[in-house]
Amino acid sequence: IYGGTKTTAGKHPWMVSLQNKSSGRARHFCGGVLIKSCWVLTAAHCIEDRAEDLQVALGKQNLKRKEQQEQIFDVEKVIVHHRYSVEADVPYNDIALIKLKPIDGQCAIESKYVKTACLPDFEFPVGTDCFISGWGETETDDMSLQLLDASVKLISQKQCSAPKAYDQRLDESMFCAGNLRRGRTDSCQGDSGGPLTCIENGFYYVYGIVSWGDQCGLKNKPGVYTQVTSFLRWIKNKIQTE
Ligand code: 4AZ
Repeated sequence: IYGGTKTTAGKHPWMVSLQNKSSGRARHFCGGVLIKSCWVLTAAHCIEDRAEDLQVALGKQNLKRKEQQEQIFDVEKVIVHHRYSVEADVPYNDIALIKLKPIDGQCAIESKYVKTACLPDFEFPVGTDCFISGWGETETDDMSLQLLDASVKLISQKQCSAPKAYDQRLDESMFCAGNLRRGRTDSCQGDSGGPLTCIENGFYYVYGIVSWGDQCGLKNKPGVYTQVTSFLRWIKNKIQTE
């Protein structure tokens, strides 16, 4: 996260760390978001073919510590969207579901530090202030050990498709958020797959998934997010049939 600040424990209890455990000890490589006790939403480009050595960490704040509140799961199944594709470096339909492997018949146990985020069945207006969070690259480090968050504004498709922004490379499966004039707060490498959440009536909705962008924190190059509302039926259908 660029322009972020350290979060307080339990502020984003749906925040997930996807970790590679083949390298001996766990290595964070992407974010995710808990939407049901056994289900995590993430970006397809995070997990193209790494289901085996994948582990999912819930309730994390500091990646280097073994924390009281953490819950770690293996993965039962990965479902990548059937229309996920990368064309000219742009990921389309960049969404995937991860089914956690239950421990003693249980997946995530709800606590102050582990909760699900809501799925939105409505649109938030352009200009809404939303949150991004993650352990990804910052202005000074290639990773943050502490979970960071930042606020970004939803940007219209028209503005973000302008020649000086992403010049027609966006489709309806994505939207932009950030600050066109100043750059500054943005998601970056390692934040991918994590949530962009917006608040309505005190509930946090996962409105976007960190997907791509032209570098990080650049003027006129805001972060691009998977539009979760475009995939509601796909998500509900996949969860139901499993
Ligand atoms: C990446 O490489 C990446 N500034 C993620 C988000 C953004 C750029 C790059 C958005 O995973």
